[in-house]
Amino acid sequence: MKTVYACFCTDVIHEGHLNIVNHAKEYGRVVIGGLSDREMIRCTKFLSASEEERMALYRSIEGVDEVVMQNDMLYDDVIDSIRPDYVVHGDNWIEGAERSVRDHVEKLITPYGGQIVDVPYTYNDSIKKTDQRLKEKLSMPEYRRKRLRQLIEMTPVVKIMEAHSGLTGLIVEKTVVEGSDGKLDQYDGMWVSSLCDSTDKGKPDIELVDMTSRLRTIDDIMEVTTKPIILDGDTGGLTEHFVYNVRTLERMGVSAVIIEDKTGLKKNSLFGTEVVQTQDSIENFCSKISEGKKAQLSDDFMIIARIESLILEQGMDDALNRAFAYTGAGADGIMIHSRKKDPDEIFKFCDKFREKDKKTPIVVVPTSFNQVTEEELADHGVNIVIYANQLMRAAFPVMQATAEEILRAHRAKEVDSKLMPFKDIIRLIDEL
Ligand code: SPV
Ligand code: MG
Repeated sequence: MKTVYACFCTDVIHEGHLNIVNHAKEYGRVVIGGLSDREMIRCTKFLSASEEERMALYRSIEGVDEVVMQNDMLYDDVIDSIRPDYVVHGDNWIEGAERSVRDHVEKLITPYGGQIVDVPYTYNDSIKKTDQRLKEKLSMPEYRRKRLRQLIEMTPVVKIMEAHSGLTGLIVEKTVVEGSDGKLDQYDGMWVSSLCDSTDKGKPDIELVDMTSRLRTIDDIMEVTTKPIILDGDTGGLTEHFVYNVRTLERMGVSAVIIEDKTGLKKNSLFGTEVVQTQDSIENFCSKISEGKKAQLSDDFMIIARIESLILEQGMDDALNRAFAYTGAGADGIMIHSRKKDPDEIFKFCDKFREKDKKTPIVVVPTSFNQVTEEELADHGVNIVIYANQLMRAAFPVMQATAEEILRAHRAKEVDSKLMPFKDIIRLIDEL
């Protein structure tokens, strides 16, 4: 009897999957591989069921003879152990980002005579509805909120990109690329930056854009995305206000707020000591953290303490003292910031912090030390990497140059070839 293999990366079974199983049955004994959580997160959307629940679901499908775990998106492990005669997949992987996976599978199975069977991809109204329902579920506050903690547990490093509008949120939600290792990759979530949210409104980053407006931005992003959100909460404001905001953010489904240990008029950290900025006392800031933690209702929400000691040139010892004080006060994570051109002081901080604390998540924002890779940061114990302002900085110069060119030419023809065709931008937007 021949062995037929198909990989499933879903937690809902619809007609399309049943069609794959039915095709597979015609070729022999059907083995279904469930992609591990870790790999699922890299290549598709997050899941609303656990690995065990998914495996049980696949086992219950009529016509499935065996279910195994697939730990590698590129199929190396399963092909090695099962050596299937056929690998069955929807023909949607012939084009687009998944093509690289198909090519890799072909390379693995051809030498021993294995074959790929591309089954016509099923997409109809009922499947569209199922997809939509899953998306709705993932975007609900109770599912979205806890996802950041789940990601920290499941992935070597959580990759967060800034979003300051529904449109930039969609870009973070939908961008998938084929990485250098041939595997698909995507962002894990979004950072709602005070700098970008303020800049988008043409205002300085000095806590002038108030919480009501920041919540509006979050809501715009939430309406069209499912990925978790980390809010840049600036200083957190007055403790009496912060406790209310913690409740509001939790209720909305925000996963974490990062507050920085500054007081008085906050200026953007990238100014460093070029402008007057005052660091809060350890006592005050610890009290803000612990009051925030007391106000919190769910277990999922995270209050992350951001240390500005390196930005304000207060030294490594001060940064470390604060880190341990803040975790002692209940902070669920530490963000350490630097405006140096190289990552040395960040590495040093992380190594020293990890000597004593192996578990508390560390967050970094490599804006000025941008040569550092996610892997290098993870090697020093970093859990979350935030790309804090790149989408805003990418858009601004292009918009300005376009405005100048039209003004010079007194018409829009000259710029048109550089612009995204309107039909493409419309395609980015889902219709209900
Ligand atoms: C932001 O994105 O607003 C931040 C990070 O706070 S930074 O601009 O580097 O201070
Ligand atoms: Mg900020």
